[in-house]
Amino acid sequence: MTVSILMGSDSDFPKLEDCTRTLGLLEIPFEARVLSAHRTPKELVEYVEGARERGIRVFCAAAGGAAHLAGVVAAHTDLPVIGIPMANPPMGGLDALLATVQMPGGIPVATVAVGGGGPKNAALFAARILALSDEGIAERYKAFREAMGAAVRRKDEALRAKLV
Ligand code: RP5
Repeated sequence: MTVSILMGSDSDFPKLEDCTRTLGLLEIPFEARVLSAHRTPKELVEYVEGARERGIRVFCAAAGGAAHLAGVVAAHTDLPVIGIPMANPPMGGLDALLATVQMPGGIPVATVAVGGGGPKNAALFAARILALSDEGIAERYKAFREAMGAAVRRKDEALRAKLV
C-alpha cells in the first residue's frame, strides 16, 4: 500500500469517489479506513504510527465539521498529509476548511478544496509526491495531463465549430 485514505466517518466515503477513482486510474495502491480523531483517537494514532512500516507514503485525510483528523494524523507522522475538508450541513464545509487549513506553524497539512475538485486533487497531489521517486507513476501522471489537455482541446474545437 502506498496511499492511506482516512475518513472521520463512513458518511464521508461517497464524497471521496473521485479520490479513489483517480488513484485507481494512476495505478497507485491505496487503502481506506474510517478512523476518527474524536471517536476513535487511540486506534487512529496506533494506525498512523504503524503506517510507514506497512508501506504508506502519503496520507489523504477527509473530515467534516470540527475536522481535526488531518492535523492529528500530521502530528503523529512525518509523512506528507493532504487534508480534504468535507462539505456537511449546516455550515457547508467552511467549518471543515478552516479547521483543516489553519494548522499552527510546525505541523503542515496540505489542504485541498471543499467539494468540487478537492478529493480528486488530493489524489493528484499524492501522485505528484510519489512521482518524485517512482518513474511509473510519473509516466502515468504525464499521460493523465496529456489526456486532460487533449479533452479540453477537443471541447474547444467543438465549441468553435458550433459558433461558425
Ligand atoms: C466528522 O463528522 C466526519 O468526518 C463527518 O464528516 C462528520 C459527520 O459524521 P457522522 O455523524 O456522519 O458519522 O468527524
